Amino acid sequence: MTWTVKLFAVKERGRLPLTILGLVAAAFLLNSCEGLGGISPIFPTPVSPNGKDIYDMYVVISIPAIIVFIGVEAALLWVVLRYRRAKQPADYRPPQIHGHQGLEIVWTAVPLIIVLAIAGYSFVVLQKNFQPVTNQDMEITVRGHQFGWDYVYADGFTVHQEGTLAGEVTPFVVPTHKLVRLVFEGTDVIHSWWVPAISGKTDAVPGYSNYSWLKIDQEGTWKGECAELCGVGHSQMQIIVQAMDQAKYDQWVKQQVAAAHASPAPPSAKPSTSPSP
Ligand SMILES: [Cu+2]
Repeated sequence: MTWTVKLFAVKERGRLPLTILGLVAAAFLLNSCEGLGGISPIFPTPVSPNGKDIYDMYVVISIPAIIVFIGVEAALLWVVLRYRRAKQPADYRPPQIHGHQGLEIVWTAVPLIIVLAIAGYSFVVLQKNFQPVTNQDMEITVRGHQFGWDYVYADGFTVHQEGTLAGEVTPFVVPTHKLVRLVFEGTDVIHSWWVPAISGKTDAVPGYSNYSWLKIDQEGTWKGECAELCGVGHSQMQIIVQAMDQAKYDQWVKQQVAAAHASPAPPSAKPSTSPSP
């Protein structure tokens, strides 16, 4: 038994710096992915109020979680190293606290309160993100299909978005400073629209509508992807959202309307290729 504890202590001593080094390296690596794909698993910079709420919730939950994690790990290491059997007399028996009523109430009640607080807070924030807002300036229907997104505008045109970020992806364009209500629909299987800087993952489900919204106060481009494994072309469901000021947006709408009138072909129609002789 003694040698097992010794071995464990030596191994732990050797592994700890490596583990910390690994975590730091992973954090840097993942953070540097932001430039590539826009998906930062650490802290994406939010640009819409609902994205900001989710960002704040992430921070508020992470801080106590990190404190609890460090506290528990430190206590564990301290107990393992300080009270290991090799340091104690042969007949040593640690203090017996099993059945201590006060302690048991505290270590049941405190985690319960923490978990209930997180649940309540998350529920309130996420409800706000998925609410069908009624004071919107405009509404756009987002349709997920195998494999791409269609954005249906009230002005009578649809933007088709398909492809991976390795190539060109047509941006979904919105005006700045406008509250845009998003209606999500699925045409075949369940997809999930996710642009971390803007909103939470919203499922596009066949048969009924889900809702979210965005309001971006700066011009720019943000990236996202389908967050629901929906088939072999899942990786082609990359998303780009572009916000432009009202004048540029109006100009863009004019172009889209003109293009829609010039080519009345159905959106899914692909140019036919005649077999070469
Ligand atoms: Cu999908």
